[in-house]
Amino acid sequence: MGLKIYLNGQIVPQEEAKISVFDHGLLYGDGVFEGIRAYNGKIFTLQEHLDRLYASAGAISLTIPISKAEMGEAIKNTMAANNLTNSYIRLVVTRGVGKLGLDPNKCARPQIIIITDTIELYSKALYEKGLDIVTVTTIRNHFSALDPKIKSLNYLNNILAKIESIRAGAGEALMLNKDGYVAECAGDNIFIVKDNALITPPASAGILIGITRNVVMKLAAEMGIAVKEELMTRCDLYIADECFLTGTAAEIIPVVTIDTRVIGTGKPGKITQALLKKYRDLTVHG
Ligand code: PXG
Repeated sequence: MGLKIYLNGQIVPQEEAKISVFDHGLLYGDGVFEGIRAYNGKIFTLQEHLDRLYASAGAISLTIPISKAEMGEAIKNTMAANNLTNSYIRLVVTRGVGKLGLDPNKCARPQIIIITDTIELYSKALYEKGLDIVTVTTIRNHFSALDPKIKSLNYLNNILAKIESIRAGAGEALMLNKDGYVAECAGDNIFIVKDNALITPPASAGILIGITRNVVMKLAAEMGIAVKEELMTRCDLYIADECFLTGTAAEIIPVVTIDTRVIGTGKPGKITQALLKKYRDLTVHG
């Protein structure tokens, strides 16, 4: 059976959830999005995701025509229409239907799409074995060009990186910034463990400020683990004791090789595993 989709205030069957070919989201990648998880009927970090969505929209001068509270309600109604308690929620707000030509003022009104679906995760085996990742030649967008903080529909930077990592047979693409410092992966933030402390690149490295990243930093602090936001080179990663990635879909996934170099013991690290356990407790039990 097909999914029910929220489209501009109505919940319609998947086959009827259609967008115009003149929508600037399609023509120019002009829009913003979010990926959110619901566990056992509860939407995890909903407010944080709504705040980021509206901030991304604000950064591209796009006014979302409904309030955050209304958006929250719309998500819940869409989940209910699909009988979902565990779900991956994809929010999309496009500039709307316009004319050919860049001018966003020619677009009548933003289109709001909410897809609630189940999610295909990395396999359980990968969490036990750990991921192999590679540094790619595609550098992360410079913030003066398109700030990685903005979760925009313009994801080509990340897709080009992903293509390289897939061709290399790796599980994720490590992206550096224009100065050569570690930024993040194509669709995940990165952490290392060094001398029992967590280190992750700061916002100034040019990254999406991941919501999972923020949760992990808070959990670590509660566990008495020191957390530092520092610029890192590839070398810093190579000599790390542990490494893992964070993201709404991936949660916390261990990394065991980077550019074929073995990290730490070559197995998921102790602190990584402890954090993953805490994260799962939090998401599943609230
Ligand atoms: N960095 C980038 C570039 C991302 O796109 C993250 C980090 C992790 O952020 P969160 O807030 O999820 O902890 C992301 C996550 C999708 C999709 O299809 C979403 C992401 C990545 C890939 C696919 O919804 N965003």
